[in-house]
Amino acid sequence: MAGCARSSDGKVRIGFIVKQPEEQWFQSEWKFAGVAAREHGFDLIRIGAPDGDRVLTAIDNLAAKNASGFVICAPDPRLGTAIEQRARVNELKVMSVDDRLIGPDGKPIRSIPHVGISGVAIGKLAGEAAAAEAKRRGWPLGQIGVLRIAYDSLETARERTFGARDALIAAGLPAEHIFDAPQRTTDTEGGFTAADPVLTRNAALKHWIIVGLNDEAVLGGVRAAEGLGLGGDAVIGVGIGGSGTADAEFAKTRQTGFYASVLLSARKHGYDTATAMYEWVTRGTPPPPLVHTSGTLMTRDNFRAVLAREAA
Ligand code: FCA
Repeated sequence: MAGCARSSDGKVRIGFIVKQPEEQWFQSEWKFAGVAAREHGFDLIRIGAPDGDRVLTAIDNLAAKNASGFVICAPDPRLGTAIEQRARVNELKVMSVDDRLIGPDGKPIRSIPHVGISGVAIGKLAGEAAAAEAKRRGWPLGQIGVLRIAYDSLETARERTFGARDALIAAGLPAEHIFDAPQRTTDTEGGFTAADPVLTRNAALKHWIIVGLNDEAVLGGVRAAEGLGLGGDAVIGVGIGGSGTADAEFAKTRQTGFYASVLLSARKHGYDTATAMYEWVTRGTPPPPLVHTSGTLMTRDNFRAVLAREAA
């Protein structure tokens, strides 16, 4: 078994395929997967695959390079069946990270081990933080708009943003002031384009809470609000992620509408998944079927300390 898992130079090769290689989060995942590769002495093959064709080509290329398995965050969870089949044909082991793959019935493919975030709990944390800050600022509850930047085709995105929505309603925000802004892409531009018309249509509301699936979506909303004259004192944006995008915003001299972010563990999603795949291909020990990771709230006031603790 161990013999088949190695390439001609004797080194194990493991792929790490991500849907959006330019996003900070995925750069961080790759970085930590690279740490695992150095520690355990395997080759890590990083591949960016923003669409289905590129995912399938990437899997074939991994097989051609004698890889033994791969970790994937796919651009569309509905590619699940195709990914599983292509991995099987090529005798590659597969596990998913961040976005859980779904089968033809719309349900998660349980045979593919997965590491994801606790979406509902993390969304709830974001919603509670926003509500607490609105209270601290003395905003009248009835005059606050909530912008839910939505990417509802992705389960983890639904969990996160509905978790935030429920926490805001529980804190007393009127449900009729929660506005959905569906985004086409999960980057800052996608968030901006989604937010702009919704904010414009509801110009009567002068206080806004902005939530979304990641920092980029929320930052897009914050930038759209700025364009309409709603600055740091009128907006409370709470993102999710915390790697790079959020700290750049917190480091600015003046507070912007990007108030907080829930820091996720890129180490657990990168290092732990790559290590689990390595142990699976070398020892035959499969990863646990499902792992959920937690998050830590950070703001402009404490982000340096929180990040230092995470890096330690
Ligand atoms: C999804 C999002 C990413 C990141 C990751 C943990 O894949 O698109 O931005 O939040 O989950």
